[in-house]
Amino acid sequence: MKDSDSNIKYNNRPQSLNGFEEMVEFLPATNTKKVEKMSAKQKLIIAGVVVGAVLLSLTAGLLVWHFAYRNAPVQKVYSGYLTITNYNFIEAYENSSSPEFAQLSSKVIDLLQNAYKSDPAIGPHFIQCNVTAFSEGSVIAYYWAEFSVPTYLEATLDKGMSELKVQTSLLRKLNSLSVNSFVAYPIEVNTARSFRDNNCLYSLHSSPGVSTTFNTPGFPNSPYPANARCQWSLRADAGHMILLHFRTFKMEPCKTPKGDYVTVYDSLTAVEPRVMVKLCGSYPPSYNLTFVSSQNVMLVTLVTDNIGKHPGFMAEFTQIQKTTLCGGNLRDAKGEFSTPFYPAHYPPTRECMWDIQVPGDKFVKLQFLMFYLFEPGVPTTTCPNDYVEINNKRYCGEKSSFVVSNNSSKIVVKFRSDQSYTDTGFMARYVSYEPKNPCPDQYTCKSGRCIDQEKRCDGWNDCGDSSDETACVCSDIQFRCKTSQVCKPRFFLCDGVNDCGDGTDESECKCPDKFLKCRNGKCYPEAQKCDKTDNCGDGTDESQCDEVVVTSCTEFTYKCQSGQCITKLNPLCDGVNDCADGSDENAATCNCGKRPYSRKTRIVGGVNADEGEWPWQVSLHTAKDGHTCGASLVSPTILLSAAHCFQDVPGLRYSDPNVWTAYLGLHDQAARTTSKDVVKKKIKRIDANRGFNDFTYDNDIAMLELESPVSYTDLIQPICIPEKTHIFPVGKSIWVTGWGALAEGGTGAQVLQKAEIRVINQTECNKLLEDQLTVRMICAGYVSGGIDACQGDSGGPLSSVETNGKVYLAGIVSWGEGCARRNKPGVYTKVSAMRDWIKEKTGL
Ligand code: 4AZ
Repeated sequence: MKDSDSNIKYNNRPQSLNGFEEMVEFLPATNTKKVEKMSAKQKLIIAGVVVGAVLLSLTAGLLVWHFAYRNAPVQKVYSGYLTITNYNFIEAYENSSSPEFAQLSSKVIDLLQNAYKSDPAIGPHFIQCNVTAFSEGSVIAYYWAEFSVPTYLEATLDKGMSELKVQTSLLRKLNSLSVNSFVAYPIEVNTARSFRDNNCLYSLHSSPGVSTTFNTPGFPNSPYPANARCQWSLRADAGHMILLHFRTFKMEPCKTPKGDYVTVYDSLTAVEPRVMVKLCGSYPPSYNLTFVSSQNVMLVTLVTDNIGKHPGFMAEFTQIQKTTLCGGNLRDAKGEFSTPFYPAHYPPTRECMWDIQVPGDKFVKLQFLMFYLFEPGVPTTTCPNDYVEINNKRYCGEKSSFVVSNNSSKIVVKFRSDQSYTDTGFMARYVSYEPKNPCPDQYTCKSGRCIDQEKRCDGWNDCGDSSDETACVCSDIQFRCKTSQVCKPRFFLCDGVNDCGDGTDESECKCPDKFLKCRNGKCYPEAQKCDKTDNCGDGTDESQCDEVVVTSCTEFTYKCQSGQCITKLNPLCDGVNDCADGSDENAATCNCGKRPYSRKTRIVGGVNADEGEWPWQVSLHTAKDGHTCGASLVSPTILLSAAHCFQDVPGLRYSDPNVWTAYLGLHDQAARTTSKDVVKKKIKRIDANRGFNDFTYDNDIAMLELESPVSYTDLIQPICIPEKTHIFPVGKSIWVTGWGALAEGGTGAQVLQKAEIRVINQTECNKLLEDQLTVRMICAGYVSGGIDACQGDSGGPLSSVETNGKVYLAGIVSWGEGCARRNKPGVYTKVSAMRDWIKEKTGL
């Protein structure tokens, strides 16, 4: 037993495992051969198990993927239309419950089913289809078709549907319908579902000579619903087209990619290639939101997201006689022509040609005054869709006024619109001219445009092609750009804007490497930026830091209500709580500078402001002179204006509040008494700054108190008053508005005007204006030439849109040497410099 005992001294395993001894026996390390042999076997088995497991999970994965994803059925809905050429449209087809409708639609369904079933890429997935409407042309049938397709075959189905027309020649014969086109596009399933639910579906037919109105659900008393899918099918009598006009359009501000959208189709079915326009945001009533169809149908859809909080739209449509006539032979010495229905959007699928020939041996040139042929995402170099073609050159996109000529008495203008996306179009003028003297008493630009002689070499691109600014000798108030050799006004130097294009005007003003520039012109080492020490002496180096630092109060720091001062630049109402007490974001103070109507950049009609674009603009009238000065609304009862408007003159006591009437929410002076949007208020108190100097125009500010508070509306809103330390940097683009004179010594404007100008370097401006500026004045000039603030604009706002989207009152129109004179920028009361006075007089 002892021996046997000794035998088992290497084997301490349970007996039951003896059968596996070979495999598991502990061996002396020196027996390497045996180790290798055993390990190979072991590895093989482990590998086998692993591979098996992997294969198993792979198969399982594949099956899961196949059944759960790849093979998972997707519901697909296509919306489409087809043209039936051997039927004529009859009125009964308009009524979906008429026997004629039922008869023809069953033929169409039959044809579609046959077409789908005979195509192996489509047939197996087909579920159902239905006809929704018919329209003229000969007969257009609109339908939808539903499919259920495994994910991996979705693309094949899309392809099959888009190529369907190729395989249907046989079916056309079987079925008594002659069909010449199949068009079908996938649509969002949710949209399809609710369109089929008949939930928010409307069919409207216009009555001759009457306009039919429709609106979003709840308008104007409640906001349109969230997650809405609504559609309005609009029809006109045979032989007519539809003219659709949105009278009110107030939707959610545009968001991409989703958000609330209204789409107008030149069709009765919602397919992308027939989209005329996609609309979102708000449009002021003055904006011409008018569209014309190519046939007697139109479709308007509303798709909203999960937050529906806006009023919606109110639209009207009328029918107009169908005409495809446009263009013609123009034989006068001068005239005007435009795209069909201008300024409404031109209709889709149009071709027009104007053959122009001027009499005698004169030449002809064209001036496009308005040009809007814009389509999102379409290159304006090749203009493949909608275009104007002259002398084999295509024009499209959005262009400011331009001239085309070809040194001849004849010119041919072609216009073409395709079947989707239309725009406002163009308005052009043609004139004849003496070949030898194209611009009598004027300068002839390379393009053929005529400009006043004094505009030559003045640093402004008046020709549009810069031909008036080449080969010039720069005057002493100008400098020369290096690359273009163009002379520009010296006040463009060092204003932070690259006016030359090659940086010439900004290169001399930079600080040396590793140094930054303070607003006061000094240079400071980069390392000192945001080091919590005011190295510049004007706070610049501490004003744009991530960390807002509480610091000792200086004239460059912002003072919170608590008395603490912070370093941040322009912290008031910027949407960030910078003061510990939150006073920089006080809700009452920050309820200003908002424009309920999102700004639309294009305005048909020159520099007219858009309605609601400047809702703080006020027109001050006297009984004797009518509109006399502008003002800005800053609270429900307070206006700010210029002191010089309220100085007594012999015969009129302008300082007497009873002399004045304020018009708020005004756009067009002619509609002053008729517009329901305009609020008329008497003035209770006028407080002109005592420091106003009627010789220097220093301290040119006044506050006016309204007899009673005005209610804010979409067209009446207060502008934000900037803090004492608010900086409007040199070169910044700002806006001046008013009903003042359109030219020096000229008459006032009827419609509110706007002009984009730039803040000008105080030192350079002072040089141009012979040292007449004080620290309470700010200089701003018009960059593209022409209009400036003028008589009658006085007291009105200089509005600055800040990065937080709010608008601040940077200045008050005060004075200038004449109006629109070159190198004589306008001067404005610097509102930030009058902050303490405003607080003292108004409590704001
Ligand atoms: C004025 O007479 C006036 N160009 C206002 C502004 C300017 C000129 C004149 C600035 O009220």
